[in-house]
Amino acid sequence: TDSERSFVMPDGMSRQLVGKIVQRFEERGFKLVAIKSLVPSQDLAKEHYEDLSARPFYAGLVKYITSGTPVVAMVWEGKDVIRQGRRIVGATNPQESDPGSIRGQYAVSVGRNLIHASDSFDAATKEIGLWFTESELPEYTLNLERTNAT
Ligand code: DAT
Ligand code: MG
Repeated sequence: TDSERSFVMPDGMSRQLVGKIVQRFEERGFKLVAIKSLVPSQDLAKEHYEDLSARPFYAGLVKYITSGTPVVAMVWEGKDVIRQGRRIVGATNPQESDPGSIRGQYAVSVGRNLIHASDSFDAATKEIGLWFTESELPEYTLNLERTNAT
């Protein structure tokens, strides 16, 4: 199939929106492959946001996600999940995000836009490998995948 995986990370449990975020992806029909909460180390946060290391907000971003509030690391699987995940999450700046998106509904500030989602296949591959071990990433089939058309 053309199924793929994306790394999605609500950036803090302080907003108490984890359930609603999980629900959006579940209701769309995506499969939750893995989920865990953790306070990322400096090294993990820096590596995750490595592409942005030259940007002026990089240090603040790393400081924010390592500040002590756990993030929720998730891997979602399904058809076109990388691109669809970006649509569900919404534009980077919540002031430009569609009101139906997660950021458009729950965020107003770019520096506190709630959630990360992989922006490409290469990014997803890197990020999933960074945050999860192989044994945390099971292959399994949902009943709906056995019966639904692709
Ligand atoms: P996205 O998260 O939509 O992929 P990105 O990868 O360009 O956006 O940036 C990663 C995060 O960095 C983003 O979710 C929030 C923060 N960020 C981006 N642009 C910013 C800015 N201009 N000021 C402050 N934080 C910013
Ligand atoms: Mg990004």
